[in-house]
Amino acid sequence: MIDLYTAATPNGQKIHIMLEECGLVYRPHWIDIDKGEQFDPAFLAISPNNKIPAIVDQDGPGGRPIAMFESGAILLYLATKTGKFLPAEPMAYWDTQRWLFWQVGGFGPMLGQAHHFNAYAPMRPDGPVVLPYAQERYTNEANRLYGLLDRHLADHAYVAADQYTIADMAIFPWCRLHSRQRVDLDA
Ligand SMILES: N[C@@H](CCC(=O)N[C@@H](CS)C(=O)NCC(=O)O)C(=O)O
Repeated sequence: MIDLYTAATPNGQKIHIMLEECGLVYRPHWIDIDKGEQFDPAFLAISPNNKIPAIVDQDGPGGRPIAMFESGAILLYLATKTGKFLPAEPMAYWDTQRWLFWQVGGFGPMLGQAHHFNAYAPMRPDGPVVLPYAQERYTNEANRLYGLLDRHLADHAYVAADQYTIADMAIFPWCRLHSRQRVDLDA
C-alpha cells in the first residue's frame, strides 16, 4: 500500500497519473496547502520541505516503509519499483531523465512563478510594486519554454524516448494551466 500526500495541483497530479497508470493501490491524503496543513509536524516528518506531493510506500526496499518527497524523485522511485514508464535502454533512459529534469528544474518552477504573478499576486490588496516586472519576466520565460516544447513535439509523438514515460506525466499537468500562466497556445 502506498500513502499519497497530495493536493489538486500539477505537482500532485503527476503522482496520481503515475500511480493510476501503474495500477498501484494507493490511499490519498489531501493536504490543504491554503490552510497551512503542509506545516503539520506529522506531514513534515514525511516531507521536510513542507510541500506536496509526498508518498510513504509501506512496502519499500527490503519490505520496509520508505518516505519520498520531490515529485521527480517520486516518479523515478515508482518507475524503478514497477519497471514501467522509464525505459532501460541507455539512450532512451537518459532521454527520459533529461526531459524529467527539464520539467522539475525549469518548466515547473518557471510556470509556477508565471502562475503566481499573473493569477495570484494581482488579487493582493497591497498591490506589490514589482508586479509588472515579475509578470513580464516569468510570462516571457513561460512562453519561451512552451515554444521549446512545441518545436520538440512537432516531430516527436512523446517528449522522450519515442514512448510514453514519466517525463510526459511530469510535463502534462502543468500545460493544462496555460491561460493562467498567460501562455496563448495558438501563438
Ligand atoms: N519541487 C517540488 C515542488 C512541489 C511544490 O511546489 N508543491 C506545492 C504545491 S504544487 C506546495 O506544496 N506548496 C506549499 C508550500 O510551499 O508551502 C516537487 O516537484 O515536488
